[in-house]
Amino acid sequence: MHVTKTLLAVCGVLVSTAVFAGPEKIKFPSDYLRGVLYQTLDRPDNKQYRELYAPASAVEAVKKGQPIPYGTVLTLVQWSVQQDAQGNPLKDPNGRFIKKDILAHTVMQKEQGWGADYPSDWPRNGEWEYAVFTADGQPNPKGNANNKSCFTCHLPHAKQDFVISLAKLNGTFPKEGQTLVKKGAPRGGDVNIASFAFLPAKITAVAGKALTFFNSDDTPHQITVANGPRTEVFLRGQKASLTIDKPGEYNYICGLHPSMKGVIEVK
Ligand code: HEC
Ligand SMILES: [Cu+2]
Repeated sequence: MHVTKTLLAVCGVLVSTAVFAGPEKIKFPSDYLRGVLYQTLDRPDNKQYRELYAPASAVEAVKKGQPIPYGTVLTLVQWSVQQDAQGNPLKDPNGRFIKKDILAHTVMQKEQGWGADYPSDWPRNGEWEYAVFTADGQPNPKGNANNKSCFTCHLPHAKQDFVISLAKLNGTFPKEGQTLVKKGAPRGGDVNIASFAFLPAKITAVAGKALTFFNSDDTPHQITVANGPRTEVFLRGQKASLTIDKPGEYNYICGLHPSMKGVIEVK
């Protein structure tokens, strides 16, 4: 009797160690290049080029409106870009950044039951785990120690199974021609968002009157006012608006890309 109890206790410890939540659960997806490259993205805000890969099975499922299947691994490859002497990213004939070296692989994976053993105050993302790997596919301990930030930033996207680029994955992201967004054309908003910048960066608004933002970029954005309102995530060709009732100067950022900054002066 005594022996059995001890054995059970030992086994219990072993089992809980093996299933404990965390980035160690994700193995480097060394076959990600065999999947679908479903988005490439220039990031002027941090001078990166990004490639987003998904298995064909996941693309097929979301195109049919089905949930992202268990076993799906999404891989985001962060590249440095070629720059001129002033540090401005160089562009190819299509106006796109030119990738240089892989900086990191950030990966998210969904498996049945994953996430259940996080503590109750963890910003759990359904059954997803997150991990960071180096250029050559080794776990990045510093990135992984900070993996709570992955959960926190993806958490507001629960409606789309925490995948921020879902509209790209399922093919519903507005095409450039569909929204008639042309470079330099007048926009429908008070603030235009182009190349990850708010134009103008500082705007004056009237208290109690809506301010409109227009997204011209090939990626979603979201206005988040410090100690104030936050808009929905909106895609290219879409508008979002917010209203501030109290006069004052308000700083805001993009909730998806916090290095994007703007100011609203409410009079
Ligand atoms: C500041 C907010 C933020 C943080 C923190 C963050 N992400 Fe993301 N993530 C994004 C955005 C925005 C995208 C859409 C692509 C883009 O704009 O680069 C994205 C996309 C992804 C994708 C592609 C699938 C998708 O959801 O669109 C993966 C994989 C990913 N992130 C993994 C991670 C991992 C791993 C971490 C933690 C190390 C992390 N992310 C932390 C904002 C964030
Ligand atoms: Cu943004």
